[in-house]
Amino acid sequence: MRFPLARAKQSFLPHFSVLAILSIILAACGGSSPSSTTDLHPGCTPGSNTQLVKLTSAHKVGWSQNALDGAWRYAEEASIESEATKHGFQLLKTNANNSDNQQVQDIENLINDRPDVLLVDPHTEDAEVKAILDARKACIPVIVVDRDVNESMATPGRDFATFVGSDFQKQGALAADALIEALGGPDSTATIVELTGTTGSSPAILRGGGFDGELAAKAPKIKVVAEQTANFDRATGQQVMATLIQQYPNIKGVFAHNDEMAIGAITALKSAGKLPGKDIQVVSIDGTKDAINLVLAGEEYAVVQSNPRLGPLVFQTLNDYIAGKDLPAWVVQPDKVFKKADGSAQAYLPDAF
Ligand code: GYE
Repeated sequence: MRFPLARAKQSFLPHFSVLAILSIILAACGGSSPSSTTDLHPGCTPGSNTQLVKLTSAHKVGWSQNALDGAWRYAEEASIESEATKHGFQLLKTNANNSDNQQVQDIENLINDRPDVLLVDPHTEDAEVKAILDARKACIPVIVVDRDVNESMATPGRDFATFVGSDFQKQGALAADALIEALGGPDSTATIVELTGTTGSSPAILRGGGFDGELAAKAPKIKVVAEQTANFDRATGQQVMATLIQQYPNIKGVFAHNDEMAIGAITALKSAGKLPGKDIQVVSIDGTKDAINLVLAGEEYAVVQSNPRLGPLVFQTLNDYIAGKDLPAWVVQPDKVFKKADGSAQAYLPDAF
């Protein structure tokens, strides 16, 4: 797993004056036709810092969702939809069904629909970057939501307005802390397996990095004997675990990058005659009702939250943007840990999705 660089949390201020003067000169020279994007957004030089797009009257918001394939994504979609309605925006929705090609096409189509703002939840870190840069060139500001893009290819404050989402690296570290505890503490010599999320997606990269780093620092004798993707998917998690438990029958722990894969893995472990929660400790990330019920049943040790209800934070950020406020490079969604032992899983259950 690669260890990501710490995200820059500094604010940014656009170099407004130089670009504003440039666009005035361009306009004076007749450089923009009546239908050009500079006329739609008088403060924007195509290809410039998106912060220069002044949105005094935003109505139409484009929303590029990477998939609608499980409780987490349905909860996120509902949260974005209800906040858009609450704030009086028209939402243009697309669903890329876990396909990078489809999502690039979706974003290009949304750009052609000329929304005032584009919200993008990218399937993977690199594949959607070009389409996001195309939005910048068309003077449409982008807010990246939930999964981040590769910030060495596109920079918040320059190529897109900001990133709104959870601290996936911290989630991975919290998952490691919980699994270390479940396996008996820092001196544990247990072997474990890791079911990773969609390859190339920011939650898979950062959760994996956060987990591995914390394990190496806090319980270096715990050994990850296999790391395999199950695409954040329950059925795939079950299949992958069924094979891994034959190969590694003595493992004592499983870390799954999301609840869906953990639920599938627990089914596979039981079919293989193991007792999850006794023979094998399982930890995952999200906070779905199904996983919390497994925690309460004693079959899963802990669930680290990844709150999908990002709508309030996203639309508050959008309104700040419209008000011309200086945005941070990353608007962080805070998360918790849910366990049976301390009552936190029971207390959270009514809010689980
Ligand atoms: O963990 C998973 C979903 O991007 C944080 O994507 C999200 C992840 C979430 O498929 O369940």
